[in-house]
Amino acid sequence: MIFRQLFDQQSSTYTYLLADEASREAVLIDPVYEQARRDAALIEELGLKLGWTLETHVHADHVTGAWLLKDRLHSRIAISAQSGAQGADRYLQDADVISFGKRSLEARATPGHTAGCMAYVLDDRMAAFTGDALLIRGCGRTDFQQGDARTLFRSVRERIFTLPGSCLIYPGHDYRGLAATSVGEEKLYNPRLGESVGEQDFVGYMKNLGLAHPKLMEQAVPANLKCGRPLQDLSSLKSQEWAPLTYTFAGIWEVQPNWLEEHAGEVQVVDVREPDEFNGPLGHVEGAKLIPLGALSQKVDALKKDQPIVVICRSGARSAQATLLLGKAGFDKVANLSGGMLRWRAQRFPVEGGTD
Ligand SMILES: N[C@@H](CCC(=O)N[C@@H](CS)C(=O)NCC(=O)O)C(=O)O
Ligand SMILES: [Fe+2]
Repeated sequence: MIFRQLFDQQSSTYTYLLADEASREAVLIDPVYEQARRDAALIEELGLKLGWTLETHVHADHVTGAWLLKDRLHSRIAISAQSGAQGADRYLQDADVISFGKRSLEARATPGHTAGCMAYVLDDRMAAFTGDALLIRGCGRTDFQQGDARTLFRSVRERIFTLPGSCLIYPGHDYRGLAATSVGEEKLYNPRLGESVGEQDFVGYMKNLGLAHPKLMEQAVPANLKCGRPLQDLSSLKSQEWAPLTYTFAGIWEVQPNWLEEHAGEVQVVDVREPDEFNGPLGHVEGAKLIPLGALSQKVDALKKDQPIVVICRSGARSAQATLLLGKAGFDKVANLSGGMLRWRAQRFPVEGGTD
């Protein structure tokens, strides 16, 4: 099976990609709105087909990326029927099964953090994705969204701790940088829900957490009740439409050599290699402006903000860094030439200077 744990730093949220190796069918648990482009890039780079996005619950601290991914990748949205969310393609009940190729997840209702929480248990019971019902040495709060400490206590004890001790637990968040735990480990060491803690102790503990409400709660909950469908027209978010660009998992906008060959006159071509390389055996693209990477920050004034920029280097690595640097300097139409001069030459596009 293909498995990736992805992290959103802003909300400390984990997103999980699972895919069946042979059929390439995938599911994504708890995508984050701001990371939808990243997630789509990874799914495309791995050659996967996203069948479902699954929500563990209606989140209070970030907006789901489910709708954006449906728009981009034609995936379908699944969330618990108890969640009260509108606009999903499937409303899950306890014990429902979500298949991806030969693999599957079982939905387990684990209410308590919210009324509609679902955990997803892998077919071989080697892993469970518990959302905010069970966190590493902790658990989700129970003070809003129909949260209830007694209900959460029973969900964890009866629906999660009944899994094999070796079953890995992948939580919805971690605020300390920890990645995963196991059923056995949490039974022993969870200070709130471990086997030595009674229900009454847990209720008292949860009553006195004293946490401020999540900063984004007012926006996040209504948006998640619509599965993350944005209010505004998406075209305002698509600033990079001047060329058929691809967005890589590394966070870089890229353009292919054949596009540049046809449109070189319409863009600013910036070559960030050193002068001896620019004038060396690989040659350079006609009309390219030479600004070595080390000098780029001081020389951005030589570039126009309203005309797109394509950045080039030998292999595409230094120029990728240059696109990020230009982005920070306020240029919003910037792309990397995929594969740099090496691919440009391998595909036999014309060069100025250089040797054969
Ligand atoms: N400071 C965070 C708080 C996030 C928060 O309250 N997270 C919920 C999950 S949606 C929780 O249960 N946290 C448990 C904890 O912080 O112990 C924010 O503003 O977003
Ligand atoms: Fe939550």
